[in-house]
Amino acid sequence: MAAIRTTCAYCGVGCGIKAAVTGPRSVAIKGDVDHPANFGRLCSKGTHLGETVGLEGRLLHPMIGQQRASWDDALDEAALRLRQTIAEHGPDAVGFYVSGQLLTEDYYVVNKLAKGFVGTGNIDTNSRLCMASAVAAHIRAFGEDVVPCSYDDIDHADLIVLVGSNTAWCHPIIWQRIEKAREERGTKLVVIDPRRTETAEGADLHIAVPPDGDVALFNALLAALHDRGLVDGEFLQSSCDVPDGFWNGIDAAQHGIDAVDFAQLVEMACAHPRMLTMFSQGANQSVSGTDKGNAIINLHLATGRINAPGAGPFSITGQPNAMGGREVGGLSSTLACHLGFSAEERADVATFWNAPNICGKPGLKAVDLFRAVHSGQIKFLWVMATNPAVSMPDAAFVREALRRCPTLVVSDIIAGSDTARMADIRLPALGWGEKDGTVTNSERRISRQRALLPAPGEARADWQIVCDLAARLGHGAAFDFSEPSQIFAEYAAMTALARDHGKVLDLTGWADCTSAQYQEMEPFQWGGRQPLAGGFPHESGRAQLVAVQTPAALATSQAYPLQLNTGRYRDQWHTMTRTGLSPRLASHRREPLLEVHPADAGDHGLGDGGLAKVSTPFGEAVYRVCLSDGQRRGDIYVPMHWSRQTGAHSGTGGLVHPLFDPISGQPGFKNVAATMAPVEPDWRAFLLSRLPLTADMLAGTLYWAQSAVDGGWLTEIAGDGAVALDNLLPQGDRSEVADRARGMQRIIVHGADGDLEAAFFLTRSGALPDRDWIAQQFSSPGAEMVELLAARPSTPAPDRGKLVCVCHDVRDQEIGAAIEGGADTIKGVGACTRAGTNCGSCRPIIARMIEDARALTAQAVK
Ligand SMILES: Nc1nc2c(c(=O)[nH]1)N[C@H]1C(S)=C(S)[C@@H](COP(=O)(O)OP(=O)(O)OC[C@H]3O[C@@H](n4cnc5c(=O)[nH]c(N)nc54)[C@H](O)[C@@H]3O)O[C@H]1N2
Ligand SMILES: Nc1nc2c(c(=O)[nH]1)N[C@H]1C(S)=C(S)[C@@H](COP(=O)(O)OP(=O)(O)OC[C@H]3O[C@@H](n4cnc5c(=O)[nH]c(N)nc54)[C@H](O)[C@@H]3O)O[C@H]1N2
Ligand code: SF4
Ligand SMILES: [Mo]
Repeated sequence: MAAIRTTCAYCGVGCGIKAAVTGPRSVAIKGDVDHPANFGRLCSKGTHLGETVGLEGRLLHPMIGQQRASWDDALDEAALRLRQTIAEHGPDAVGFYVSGQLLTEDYYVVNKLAKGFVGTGNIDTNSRLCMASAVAAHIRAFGEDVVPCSYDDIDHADLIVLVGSNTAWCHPIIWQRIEKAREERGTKLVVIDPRRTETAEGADLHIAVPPDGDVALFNALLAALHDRGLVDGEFLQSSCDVPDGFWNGIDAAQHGIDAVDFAQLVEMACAHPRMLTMFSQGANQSVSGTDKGNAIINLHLATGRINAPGAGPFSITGQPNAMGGREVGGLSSTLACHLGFSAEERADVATFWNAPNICGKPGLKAVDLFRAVHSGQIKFLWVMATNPAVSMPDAAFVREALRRCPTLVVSDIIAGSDTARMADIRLPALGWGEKDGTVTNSERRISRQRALLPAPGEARADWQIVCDLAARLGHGAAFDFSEPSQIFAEYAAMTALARDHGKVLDLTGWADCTSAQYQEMEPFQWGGRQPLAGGFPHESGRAQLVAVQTPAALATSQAYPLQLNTGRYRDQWHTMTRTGLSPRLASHRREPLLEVHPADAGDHGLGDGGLAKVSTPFGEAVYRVCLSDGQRRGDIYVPMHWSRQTGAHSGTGGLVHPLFDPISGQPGFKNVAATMAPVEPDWRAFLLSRLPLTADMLAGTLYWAQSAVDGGWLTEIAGDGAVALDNLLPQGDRSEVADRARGMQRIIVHGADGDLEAAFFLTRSGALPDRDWIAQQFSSPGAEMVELLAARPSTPAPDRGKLVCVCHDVRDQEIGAAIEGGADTIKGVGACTRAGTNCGSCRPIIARMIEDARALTAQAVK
């Protein structure tokens, strides 16, 4: 089977994939050695994409309410309601909330529809939660949202500084490139993150910055470089504007971190002019996110560490097409193609589109957009490829807004996401592997995503759905596209406007592309390696240093004394609608953990492995406690991934305040005043079931978290009082053992065909058995009833320990044995066990295991 070249569905690294179709709904995935983003490498999520292309949970037909509808009926209904809303309340009563997981072509048409034809600026995107601060910082500094660096710079830098980026987990292929540079060139690595993440573990310097201490830190670093004469006066003179009083406003003493760490940072920065600062959500997702971006950029401009190989401020993007969305103008704060809302820009865009209703002003940004839905100002909302009921801050408020909205249209690939469940009209979209178009990665490289599989059910491409709706509004001529290449060509032609307004974004070379040329498109980078080397897009042609001040400290209180930080796990993607289907990916972390410093845990009465409730003024959620000395005192960390579909009481979005950066509108997801308390349930249990449980079945429990295993699902549950067994267990023959005195109960359910349907283990006081063996019984049946009830085989196999390397399924016992056998480097362990030889995300843990073993030996020798 010939392989098709495409691009990964997940992060903004934008790795090339070679995929071969191996069955009706199965594909074999390999890295594309010719793709300049990854040269053949893939991380665990990319590697396991094949496990997520099945049809489980898919939305396959349009739905009006709970009724299946034809496309004509669903689109007619949506168009009718849209027209009525505009007629009665005007275009600003309409809102669109879209996503960096759309393709550029989808994004382009929906932006065109909203801003040119409906006539509202109220189209915002989940990139507001993700990249908006970096966008605003670029615009302030450079005059345009341009990332001035390329992945190549990683290979040329002498010092890489990661700010608020857990690169080893979230951008693993960038991480591999960093590791390689360290190995081959001795590149130094500094990680600035309040937590000691796996990214920080092996760094030359980890700075456990206080939450939101980055502006102070970068100002102080710049002041220190200034004091040492490292400011590039010539570059400032020729190319930058510096605000009056700028140098007086920064102070090398006000860094807010450990003095020894700061001195070391200054030394490293002085010694290595080829310095690359890569930043992501620890910088962007903050009430001072734009200032953080500018503090970083200021340092690079003032020292002339930009526009040269290995030097620059490099914002790394989150979603596969966050960048494409920014280019076409999908944020409410841009009009289209990097253009703003001046009379001239609006006129140019209106003429280009032949648009009857060009919008007059920027629209509402995400948090305000949902406030307007809540207050009734927006009456028609179309959500595409995002799950705001989970991922927005103050998610309970957002859910209420969605519930109140007179018309909620949701285009998704999944039928039952938290958001889709609330929709009046659900439209089935094509997903990764089915859709066809382009994405742009962190280094401005445009690559094709190509279809591998036929459309399932009645699903249609997002761009197609938008065009079908636009036609029903009477705009057929402007949306008369029959394939994505035509949309791309129109968008490329439109970038002539950006070029004529002095912008760097210029794809006009593709304006006349044919369908065939589009099919054959090779990955290419707009702007080139150093897009700002020829001058800055500000009208003056100069860059701007921006005076940035340390933000006010987060208002904690006696009731909410802790600082809650939220983020990602290595093997899950956002709200888990796709990665949640993969048993392999689930095995890294099966439950949402509350990471907490042991001393704070002690103060709050929490024990390792127990449960705890985190509360903020906005909501509560329950997590499994995990003690970690990588946490700062007073800071706690939880993952964002679990939703009502995977763990009813662990919705992190519901905890987050809706405070945002005043310039970018990006919410401060990473620093929220919170408190925590132990949860002590009467009973704890786990259930293995062939079919997933729903939130309704688990109503009344205190905690649950569900994850995929081969052939079924594992649900951890805890509760008080009686156990509603009839809700939890499927029909079938039950075999049960119980020991009331010890509060133990075990039930095995077999179906009529004799197949194992479920296994339930409960305890009121003791321990629960190990899950690994029993979880394998769906995929390798044949065990005896006594074994099932014991949750272990009668002749136990040796314990392989905890999973470390998901790619090659290598456990810690095997790695321990290799180390004992003499493998004393990551490479050595890889050679013995294969661990860490694919995506590399587990290499920090392997390094720690080697280190620990070394320390033990040293102790023994003493
Ligand atoms: N596995 C996985 N990979 C992903 C994703 C995913 O869901 N799963 N999502 C993708 C997307 S859309 C995005 S946006 C990226 C996000 O990628 P990252 O930004 O790397 O991920 P996060 O875990 O959100 O946050 C990064 C780090 O910021 C730190 N941080 C918190 N507060 C501060 C602060 O005040 N200062 C500093 N300096 N650091 C702070 C956190 O402790 C955390 O370790 O990942 C992309 N890749
Ligand atoms: N607490 C907390 N919250 C956060 C963050 C955090 O760090 N902490 N990070 C924020 C960030 S950076 C981001 S990017 C957001 C992400 O948050 P979301 O965008 O809400 O998360 P996803 O789970 O990726 O949702 C994507 C949805 O699109 C669907 N989908 C996938 N492919 C397609 C397609 O091709 N077409 C259509 N129509 N639908 C599709 C999926 O099934 C899923 O329902 O979360 C933000 N929220
Ligand atoms: S780093 Fe991983 S998730 Fe990101 S694009 Fe590459 S393979 Fe996909
Ligand atoms: Mo993101």
